[in-house]
Amino acid sequence: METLPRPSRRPQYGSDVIVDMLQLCGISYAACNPGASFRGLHDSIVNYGGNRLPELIECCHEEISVAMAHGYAKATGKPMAALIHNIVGLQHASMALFNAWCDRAPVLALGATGPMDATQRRPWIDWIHTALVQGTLVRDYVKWDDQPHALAGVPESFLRAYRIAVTDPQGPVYVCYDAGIQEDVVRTPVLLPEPQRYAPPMPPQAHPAALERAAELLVQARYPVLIADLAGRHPAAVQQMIQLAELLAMPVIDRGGRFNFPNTHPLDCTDSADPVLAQADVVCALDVLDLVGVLGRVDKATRVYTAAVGAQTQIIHITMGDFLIRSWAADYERLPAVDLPIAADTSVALPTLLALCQDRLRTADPTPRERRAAELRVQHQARRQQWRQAAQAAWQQQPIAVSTAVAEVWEVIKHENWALVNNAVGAWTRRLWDWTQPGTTLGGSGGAGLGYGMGAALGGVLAHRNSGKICVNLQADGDLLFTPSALWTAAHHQLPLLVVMFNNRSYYNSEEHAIEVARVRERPVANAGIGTRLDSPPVDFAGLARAYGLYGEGPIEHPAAIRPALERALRVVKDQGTLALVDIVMQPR
Ligand SMILES: Cc1ncc(C[n+]2csc(CCOP(=O)(O)OP(=O)(O)O)c2C)c(N)n1
Ligand SMILES: [Mg+2]
Repeated sequence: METLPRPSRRPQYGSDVIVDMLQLCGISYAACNPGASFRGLHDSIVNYGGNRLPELIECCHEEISVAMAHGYAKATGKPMAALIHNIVGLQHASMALFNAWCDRAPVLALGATGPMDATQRRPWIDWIHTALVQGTLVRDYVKWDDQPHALAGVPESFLRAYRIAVTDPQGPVYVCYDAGIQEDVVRTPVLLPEPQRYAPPMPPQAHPAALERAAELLVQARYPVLIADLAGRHPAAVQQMIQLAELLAMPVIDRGGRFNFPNTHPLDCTDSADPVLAQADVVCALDVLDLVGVLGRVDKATRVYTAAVGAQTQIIHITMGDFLIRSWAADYERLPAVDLPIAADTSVALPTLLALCQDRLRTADPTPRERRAAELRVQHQARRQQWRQAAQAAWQQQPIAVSTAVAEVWEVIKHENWALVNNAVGAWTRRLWDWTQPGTTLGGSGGAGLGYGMGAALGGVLAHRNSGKICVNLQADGDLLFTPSALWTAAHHQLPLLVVMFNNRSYYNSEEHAIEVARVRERPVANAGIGTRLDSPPVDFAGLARAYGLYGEGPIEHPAAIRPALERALRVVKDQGTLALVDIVMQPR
C-alpha cells in the first residue's frame, strides 16, 4: 500500500480530517460535480489540502466522475475518489458504480448527506435530499458502504473502505459523510492512523494439492488451452501467462477484461476460440467472469446454448470470484461445471504452477509440444495475414468499413507510445494492431451500461498524465451521447486524448436486435431503424467537440480523408496537450 507521510497541518473541521485520510492513502484525484452536501469537504480539499492529494477534477455528471475513477483504477491499479452529492448525485452515479462493480474495479465513491441532525436542516432541500440510509441505493453493487456516525469514526471507516476496495476481488465502495460531521469544528483531536498497518492482506496462494493436480492435468494434456479474463490486472501475471503458455505450447484465449496476452504472440488464439476449444482436453481458466459464456455459444435468435468444448474436457479455474457474490444482480453468471476449482490470486498461483509444470516436464519428450507450437504459430500468422488482407480488400468501401478506420488509426499511432483507454470497436483493433504490453488496453465497461466510454477514457488519461503516452479512445456514438459533457472536463483540465468516433449513426446493437427479431417473426426488417437509429438529424460530433472549446474534425465519409485528419488531430494532442476528436461515419459493424 502506497502511503504518504502524515500531514503536518492541524485539522480544524471534520472535513479536514477526511482530506488528511485521502492524503495518507495517496489519493491523487477526486472527480466531482459540486453539491452543498459536501461543501465542507470541497473547502477542505481546495483550502486545507491546497487542491493536491487529491486534486479536484470537475465533472458535469456523476456518472462521468465515477467512470473516470473506474478507468483510472484499471490503468493504475489504484483507486481515485469520486465525490457524489447526496441522493441526487448518487442516483446519477449508480449506473457507473454498477459498471465498476461488474468490472471488479476499485473506486472510492465518497458521498454526503444530511445533516442527519434534523434540527440543523434547511427547509425543503436538506429534507428532500436526505435518506435513511443513503447507501442502500447502491448497496447491492458496492463491496461495502458506510456512514460514520461521528468524526472520531471517520479515519477507521476510510481505511476500511480503501482496504476493502483494493482487496481482491476488487470493487467500488461507498462512504457517506454527514454534512454536519464535515462542517463541525474539531474539538477533540482525532488520532490519524498509520495506513501501512492497515494495508490490504497479502494475496492468497492456492492449495498446494490443487496446484499439483492442475500441473498434472496440464502436462498430461493432449491439447491444453489457457483462457484469461481479469488475470492481467496484475501486470506481472502477463509475463507469467506467456511463460506458462510457452512451456506447455498452449493456445491462449484472451477474454479481454484486462490486457492478458499479446495478440502478436504465436500462441494467441483469441479470434479462433471455437476451433481451439473443440480440441481442448484440458482448459485452464484464469479469473474468468463468465466461464460458461466462453466455453459455448448461444444462438442469438433462439437463445439455445451449444458447448464449444467436449463433455469430457477437464476444466481448471483459478479465481477469487467465489468471494464476491451478491444476490441482486446476476453478474455471477451461469454456474460453470469446473473439475478443479482453485481459490487463489492468479499472480501468486501462476509462478508456482509454472514451476510445478517445469519440474514435471524436465525429462518429458518435447516433440508433441514443439509440434503443437509450430502448428499454432502457422495458424496465428495465417489469421493475422487474413485479417490484414480482409482490411485491405474493404479499404475502398463507402460507407467506410470499420476495419479501414481501425487500420488508419493504427498507421497514425503505431510509432507512438500509446494506450487504448477505451475501445468500442470490438475485435478489429485486436486483429490489426499490435498489442504487446500490459496496460495497452483497459478492457470494457464491465456492466455494459452505456455512458462509460468517454469518462473512463479520461480516467486513463489522468493515469498517464505527463507520461508522454498518447491515449486513444475509439468511441461509439450512442455511448457518447449519454455523457457528452465529459468533453468539457477534458477541455477544462487540459487532458490530452485522441478521440476517434466510430460513428455508425445508430444504437446499432439495438438495431441489430430489431433486425433479428423481425427476421425470425417474418416482419419488415426495414422498420428496425425506428427508435434505434441516430441519423435524423445526424449528430455533428466535431461540432460538439468545438462547442466545448476542443479540436474537432468531421464528419469524414471518404477513406482517403481519414489519415490526414487523424494526423492533424494527433498534432493537436501532442502540441497543445488537449483532446482532439475525429468523427468518422462508417458501416455499422
Ligand atoms: C444505460 C444503457 N441503456 C441502454 C442500453 C442498451 N443498449 C445496449 S447496446 C446499445 C446501442 C449502443 O450504441 P452505440 O454506443 O452507438 O454502439 P453501437 O452498437 O452502435 O456500436 C444500447 C442502446 C445499455 N446497454 N445501457
Ligand atoms: Mg452506434
